Amino acid sequence: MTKLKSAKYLPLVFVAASAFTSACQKQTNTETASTEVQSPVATTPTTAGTDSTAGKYLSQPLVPGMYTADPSAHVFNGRIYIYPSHDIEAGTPENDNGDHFDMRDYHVFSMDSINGKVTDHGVALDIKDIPWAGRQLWAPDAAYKNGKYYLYFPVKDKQDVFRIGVATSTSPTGPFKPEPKPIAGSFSIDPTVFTDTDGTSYMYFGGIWGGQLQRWATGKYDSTAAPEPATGNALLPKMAKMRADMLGFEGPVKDVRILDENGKLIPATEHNKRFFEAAWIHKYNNKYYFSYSTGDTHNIAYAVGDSPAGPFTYKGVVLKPVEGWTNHHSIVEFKGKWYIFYHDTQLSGKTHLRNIKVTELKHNPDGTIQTITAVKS
Ligand code: FUB
Repeated sequence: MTKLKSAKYLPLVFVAASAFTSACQKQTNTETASTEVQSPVATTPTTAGTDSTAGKYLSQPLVPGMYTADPSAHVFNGRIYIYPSHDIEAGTPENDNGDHFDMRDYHVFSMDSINGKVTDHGVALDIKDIPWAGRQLWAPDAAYKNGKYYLYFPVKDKQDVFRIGVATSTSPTGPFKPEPKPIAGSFSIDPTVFTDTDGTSYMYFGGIWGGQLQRWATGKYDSTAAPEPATGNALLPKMAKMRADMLGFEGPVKDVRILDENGKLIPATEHNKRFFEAAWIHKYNNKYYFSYSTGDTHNIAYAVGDSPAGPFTYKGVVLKPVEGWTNHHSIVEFKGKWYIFYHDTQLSGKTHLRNIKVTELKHNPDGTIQTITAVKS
């Protein structure tokens, strides 16, 4: 893809310079307005697509009738549930802060197999029902514990500061009821919640530039902070242990350290390796895999550690740049195979109108991940 062909929510300086761990419990079926949305998805390269360019892509859109992005996939009760952003053409002009990503609700989708039909379970949460929300519902995640499903979401508050909220439901498809306030101590974007095999849950979060992580570098909000450091170490994603009730943090927010092969923190100048946004974590062969988007270099990279708290050592690229500016994913095991859910802009050709996809992900015998190229250049 062409680098920086579209300014997402990057500051002018950059434009000028470079132009859900599943728990299996009976699912309560309270969803309404479910709709079957599609025919099977191709998970291997094929020319037998729906149009003449389909062969260019490794996979086809899972939801052709709606724009969806940032897919967080989980297996609950033997079924795949996808919690994506719901992209819309809101008419909000594109600017350096990503105001054009002006999403207003979430739908939940599900499928009983990777190649099966996708069901749209309708609106699971609407921004108008979140008392503290201002605008821009960005990438969510979901978790299950205590007989309840939890939807975690970033949204700007009425002061235009990104915070992370939580909403609950007895069904994986919602509707989700939001808590009256954002999670205390939360900030920035892209929450993901990982529950380890011992039952402890952790939230990982953060995103630089339009995601505002840099504004919290001193511990206090500073709207004048540069989008990221030009020298020194790259900004680090954040993590916190979740309380038993899953509605807040237990203990402090900590840095997630991503190290190079020499045990040093990744420098701010290494844009092809440094954390930008879209944190995800999965556990494979007793190792913890922290994966994330490198933002302006458009990769999904990964780093491996021995503890959910890190440190994580950079290992390489999971998913090469896709069509569109953003790259955002989730990694989930289903029936003995691993899959990556991701998005691109195949259906619209527009940065802010994306469509979710899935393809298989393979771990090598040495624990590394086989790099995926999802689009032919
Ligand atoms: O969908 C809005 C934002 O774009 C997400 O929060 C980021 O991860 C990027 O995909």
